Amino acid sequence: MPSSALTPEIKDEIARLGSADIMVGIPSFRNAATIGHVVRAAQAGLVQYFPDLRPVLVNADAGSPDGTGRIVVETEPPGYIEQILLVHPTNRLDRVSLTYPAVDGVSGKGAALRTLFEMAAALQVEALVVVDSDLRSIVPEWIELLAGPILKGGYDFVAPLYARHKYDGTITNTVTYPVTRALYGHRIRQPIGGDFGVSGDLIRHYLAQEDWTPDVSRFGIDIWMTTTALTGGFAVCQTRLGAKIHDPKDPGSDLGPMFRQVVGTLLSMARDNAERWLPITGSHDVPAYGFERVVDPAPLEVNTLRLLSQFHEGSLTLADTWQRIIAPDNWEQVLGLAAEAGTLAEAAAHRLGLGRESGEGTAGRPMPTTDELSDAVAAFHFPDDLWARVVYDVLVSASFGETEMERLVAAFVPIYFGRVGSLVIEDRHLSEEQAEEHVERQAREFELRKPYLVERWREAAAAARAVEPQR
Ligand SMILES: Nc1nc2c(ncn2[C@@H]2O[C@H](COP(=O)(O)OP(=O)(O)OP(=O)(O)O)[C@@H](O)[C@H]2O)c(=O)[nH]1
Ligand SMILES: [Mg+2]
Repeated sequence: MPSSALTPEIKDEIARLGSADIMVGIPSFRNAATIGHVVRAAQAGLVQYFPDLRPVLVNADAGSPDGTGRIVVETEPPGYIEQILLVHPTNRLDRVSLTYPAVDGVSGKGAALRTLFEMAAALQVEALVVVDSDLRSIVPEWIELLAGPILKGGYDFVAPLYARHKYDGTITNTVTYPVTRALYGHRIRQPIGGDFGVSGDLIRHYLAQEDWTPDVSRFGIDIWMTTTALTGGFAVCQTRLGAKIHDPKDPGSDLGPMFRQVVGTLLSMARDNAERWLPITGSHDVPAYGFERVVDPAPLEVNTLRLLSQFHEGSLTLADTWQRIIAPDNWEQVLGLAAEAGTLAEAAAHRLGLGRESGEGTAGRPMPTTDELSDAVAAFHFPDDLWARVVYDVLVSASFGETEMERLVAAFVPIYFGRVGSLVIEDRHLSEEQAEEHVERQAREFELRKPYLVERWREAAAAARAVEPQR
């Protein structure tokens, strides 16, 4: 990990705090509207479930101009916790908000977490709980659910399990879950959930790593934490948190940069850890902690027409790049699908009276719903097995190809949009449970196709070795 660049302010804070047993860390960037709730829930959780431990709550903020940090420190009236819980806390809770430094000039969620890791290590905490600052559904019990497996069960890494709407978590469903499972053999359903529990040992391991990249300083951090725990052989489990309700995002408009950072990190870690994943076949369950819950996650609208259009538009400028990163057969099939996506989306937009961008409803009419849009392009289907092979092609190209990582993941985004569009269309009449079965089916497809990956990987590695000595 890049050498410590803790600011004097943070060093002073560490000296003042001295040490702690349990820490809740909250990264934030302009979350004034939601962070107060997260802080209150975390504080109540610390008091209710860990009354004998010395707690600290740290917010690592990006210097948000909206007063996020002030809300963390001032969020509740004195005596609030005693009143709602009818307990008197034994240990004083220190609540701190600080501005974290950039890592090698890069600021982002990962840079915020790096400061949290360094503070947790310096304070010698036994457990660090990290939660997002835009959560609406967090309750005090989450602190127990995330720290309990570490403090009581001897686990080092606790990944979240949520009930998410079938259209939510698309990067997770299409890439990080199936790839993490097929490569490393652990069925961690939410490898980039954002809410984690980490042991003191694992924090020290994180700080000793040398593979920190600019993407890890941004949204690559979540997959980096999960993968590093797995490759380091740490004891991992999951915990049942119920629903994840947070500031929602439409996969077609908000998730491009996040996809590039997450997938870029996943691919470079796959490159660096090949010796670990090459021999692994199949996968196994990862224990889940906490009582199961029955929840109906809030529905999410997705513009499937725009996803298909973006897939098609990508093919117009990126066909050559795709050819360099995808095996010939698969490439041809992808191009065929992109053309079909374009035709279907255009005809549907025309029928529904939408503009070329398929963005806003036109002529004063409201935007059609996800189902109406999906019905209009119902013929579109991006098969599971093709998706698995394309992801594996990209993985091999990321390790041995000529296309640099940034260009490669950027070129991959429109194909991902095509795949997400297809899933939303195919799943539109499915219950949450049936959609979950589809995600499982796709993950099994990735496992089934792993020999394809291993074979292509070994060929590419041999070819690379053959040219190497002549350089
Ligand atoms: N410190 C810091 N925190 C950030 C930054 N960007 C995002 N975060 C925090 O990281 C957490 C997750 O960010 P979100 O934008 O909600 O992303 P997400 O929920 O993982 O994404 P989806 O599940 O795909 O919606 C939130 O607590 C954000 O406040 C940043 O630049 N700096
Ligand atoms: Mg969020």
